Amino acid sequence: MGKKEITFIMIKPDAVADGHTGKILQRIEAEGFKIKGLKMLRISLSQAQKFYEVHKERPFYGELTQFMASNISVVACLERENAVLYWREVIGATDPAEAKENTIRKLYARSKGENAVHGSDSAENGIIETSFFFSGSELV
Ligand code: 3AN
Repeated sequence: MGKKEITFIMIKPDAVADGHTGKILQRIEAEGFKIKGLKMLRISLSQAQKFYEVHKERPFYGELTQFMASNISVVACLERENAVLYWREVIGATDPAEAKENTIRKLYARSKGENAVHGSDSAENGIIETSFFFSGSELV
């Protein structure tokens, strides 16, 4: 049995615009995550650039940051045993064409760039990314 950890997730502008927010939140609860923080917002371009700074040199950085700032997103902090890896299993591969059946990206993503959801890639980044969007008093 793994230990409890937190991960940071986003429901990206494509999935919010396509009307999948409620289904994804329902899936989060069905998979046994506790929602510790939740908000809906339009991410600014400068926030998106800072959040995805590790990808600055990648060819898709401009496209990615503009997409993330293009419309409303939902951001959340989730807690569960092995939250980081478990969430990545639930969302599936970056490219929905490669994602397994019934994963969130297989079900709802438009493309590799507009891929419905984000998930932290490590427990350390789960904490860093959560604090990027939430203050302590916004987390239960
Ligand atoms: P993941 O979100 O599965 O951890 P990363 O960290 O490799 O994937 O990429 C971060 C984000 O950058 C992805 N969620 C996706 O939106 C975007 N992205 C990654 N690869 C591409 C690509 N080849 N073309 C367009 N966007 C991409």
